[in-house]
Amino acid sequence: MEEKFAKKVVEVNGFPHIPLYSEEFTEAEMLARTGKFYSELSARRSVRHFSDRPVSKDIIEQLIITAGTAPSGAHKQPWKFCAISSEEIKRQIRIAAEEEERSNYNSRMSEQWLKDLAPLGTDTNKEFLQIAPWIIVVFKQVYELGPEKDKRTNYYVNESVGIACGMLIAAIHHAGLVTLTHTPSPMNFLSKILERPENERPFLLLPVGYAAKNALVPDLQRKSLEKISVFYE
Ligand code: IYR
Repeated sequence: MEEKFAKKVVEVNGFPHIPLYSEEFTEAEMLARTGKFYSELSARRSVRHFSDRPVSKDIIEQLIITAGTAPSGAHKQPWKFCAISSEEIKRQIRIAAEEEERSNYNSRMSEQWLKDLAPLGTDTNKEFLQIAPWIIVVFKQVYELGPEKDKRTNYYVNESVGIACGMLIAAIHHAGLVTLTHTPSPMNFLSKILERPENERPFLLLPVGYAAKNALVPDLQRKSLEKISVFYE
C-alpha cells in the first residue's frame, strides 16, 4: 500500500512533478458509480429552513478543505472561506443582509424578477442566517498580496471560486447537511463585518446546518438531459 502513495519526484521543465495517482474502474463499475453519484447529488436541495442543531468545527473544516481542492487559474487558489459560528457576528450579518434585501425587494428588483422568485417563497426575512449553526462566507481574492504588499495577479478568479463553491455545496450535501446559496446584493457589508483585506471581495454566503424537522422545499423540476446537452458524435 505504501508504495502506491510514495512520491517519486521527477523534473519537467525545471519544475517538480509526481506520477498521477488515479483509480480505474470497469464500465459496469463506472456506470454504477456515476449513477449513484447522480442520484446522491440530484437529492440536493437549497434549503431555507434550518435547525439550530450544532455542527462540529471538525466537519466544517473538512468541508472547506474539500472545496479547496478545486482547480484554479495558474493554481493561485484565489479563495478564502470565512466560517462563522459566533452568535454576535451572525446577528450582525443578518441585520445587514436584511437591510440590503429590503432595498432589493422593495425597489431594486424588477417586477419580472419578483415573479420569477415567487415559486421559491423568498422574502426579506433571513432568519436562517441566525438559526443555522454556521455561515460560510466565501471571498474571492481579486489579486494576491505579496510579502511587500505588492499586488500579484490572479487568473479566472470568478470561474475558480465558482467551482470551489460548487464543490463545497456538493460536500455539504454529501455530509447530510443542507445549505443555500445566498447572495445579498451588494455584499460589501460582509467585508466590513468580517474585517477582510482590500484584495478580498465577498462572493457567496452559505448558511450550513441540518434542515429543520419537516422542512419544506419548492416542488421544482430539473431540466432533462435532452434539454441541457447536445452531443456531437
Ligand atoms: N438575494 C435575494 C433575492 C434572490 C435572488 C435570486 I436570483 C434567488 O434565486 C433567490 C433570492 C434573496 O436572497 O432573497
